[in-house]
Amino acid sequence: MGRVREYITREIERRGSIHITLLDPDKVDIETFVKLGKHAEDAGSSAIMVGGSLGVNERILDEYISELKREVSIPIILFPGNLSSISGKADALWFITVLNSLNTYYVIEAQMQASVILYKVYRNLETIPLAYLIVGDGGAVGFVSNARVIPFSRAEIILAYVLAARYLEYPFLYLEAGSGASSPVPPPIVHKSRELYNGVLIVGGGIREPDTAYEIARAGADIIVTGTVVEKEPEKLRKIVEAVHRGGNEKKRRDM
Ligand code: 1GP
Repeated sequence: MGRVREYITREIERRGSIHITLLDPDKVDIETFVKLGKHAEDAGSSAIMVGGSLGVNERILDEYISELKREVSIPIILFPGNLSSISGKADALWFITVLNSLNTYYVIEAQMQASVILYKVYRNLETIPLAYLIVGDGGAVGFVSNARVIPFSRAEIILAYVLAARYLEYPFLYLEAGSGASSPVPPPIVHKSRELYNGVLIVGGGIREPDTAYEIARAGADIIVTGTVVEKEPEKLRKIVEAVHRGGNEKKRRDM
């Protein structure tokens, strides 16, 4: 197991649930990016994910991440939208397969192409396998990755995919409602997913309020990702992180 994965696992054991901040270099200039990254670390985020669906390439990532690394000590994990979203400056890379994409490119072909680059150029970049399921609103990522986005009203289909991730033994599963989604993944769906899947469960998309973060963590999410809130209402972040830890604590007590 790589260093970042080990750290994440330890943090989840310690806290029950942890928070990760997502920063999109396409949405902010480099100064703001670094400022928000520092703010995320101060607010208690356990790591920073960097990526977005559009407008990011290796040069931009190298530049943004190098600057950020000077200022923060929590791990920086790439959240790639495509093949040009790899940077050797990061600590790790989510190696993503989009479970419900209709286009095999997002299921395995991009990964096949990326693998050769990782092997040849970025041998030291830690990769963390991640099954990614786009649900609810789906956001830009739903369009870009050509996913057959599953509405929350079809919980049984969502849970069938969760079971598939269980039997495929993916160590990490991300329930993604899409950045800026109007409604986040409902806690009952998180709760059921938790019952069916034993790996690390990540939930993100549309989480803007501490109460929502608390409910989702309590329902069983190991990692909660927020992106938009740090850009739009940075003052809320600390409360959200605290809520994740509070919810995680309850989840931990219940599981004991
Ligand atoms: C998107 O789940 C993340 O990949 C974060 O979404 O921007 O809505 O917090 P938000």
